[in-house]
Amino acid sequence: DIYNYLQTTNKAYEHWTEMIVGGKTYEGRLIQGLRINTPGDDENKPVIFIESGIHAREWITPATTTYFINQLLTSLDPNITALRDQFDWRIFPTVNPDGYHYSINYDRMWRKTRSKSSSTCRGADPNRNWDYNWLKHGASSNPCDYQTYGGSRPFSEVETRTLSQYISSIENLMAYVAFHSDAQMLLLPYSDSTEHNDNYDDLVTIGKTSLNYGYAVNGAKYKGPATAAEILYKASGGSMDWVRHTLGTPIVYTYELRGTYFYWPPERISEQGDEVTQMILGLVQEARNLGY
Ligand code: 0X9
Ligand code: ZN
Repeated sequence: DIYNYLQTTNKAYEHWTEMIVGGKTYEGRLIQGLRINTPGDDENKPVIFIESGIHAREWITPATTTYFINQLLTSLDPNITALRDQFDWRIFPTVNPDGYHYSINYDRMWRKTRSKSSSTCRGADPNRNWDYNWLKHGASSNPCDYQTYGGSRPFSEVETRTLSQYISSIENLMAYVAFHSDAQMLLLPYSDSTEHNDNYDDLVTIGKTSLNYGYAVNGAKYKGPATAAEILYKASGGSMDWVRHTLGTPIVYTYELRGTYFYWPPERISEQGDEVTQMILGLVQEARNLGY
């Protein structure tokens, strides 16, 4: 359904959009996304990358991301049309489609990929498998761990390996945003250390504005912005830390969206979606203010 939506949308807006492939999966699916890059004077716009659905059971994240795509393409609000036109968007609603399919059809709480991790167990946590400080904190080396098995080696999972290659190939990557649920927090790098990176103060300022914009929609309070190590737990091998450390991307965040045990009522997807749309708007406006 998600990929059908992307393809239908791409056909309807093909003067603005392009189907993109961020990588492939263990079961042979493609990691499909949509690029939104409206024609204009600026040939070389800064890129904003949106990663969502890396954890299979966090269903609100692909729902929110597809909602956000729809907002970017259909909203007549001048703030949103400007948001659309100023950037080259690379948006991936579900970067772990094997896991998502398994969670939908067989095991609601499935989180990992679906690779064969031992003779009896399946999957690695795709947010513990990236090649930076791999397995250092908050990850399991047991292939049967249901939650946080880091994989047999960094980038053992074809999803993280191929996606990392795609991300590396992007020139002019200004911001990388990952969506998770449901801790209701805004996290910034690094996830496995309480040390503050060199533009920490800017990331806090930008993050606060982002949360204020979101708060104005429904009055939902998110914790943060802060490092995961400070307000959640230490965890190494996540995409956010790898992007920040390896590529030096200036603006990197993980949004933990809302929900309870990964449940969020379908009739409230638009509420979460409007909140996130405003959060991204706030992020971009404050980043621009600060000269990014
Ligand atoms: O543990 C995670 O990967 C994320 N929390 S979740 O409950 N959605 O699983 C937090 C991600 C923070 N960033 C990294 N640990 N890299
Ligand atoms: Zn998650």
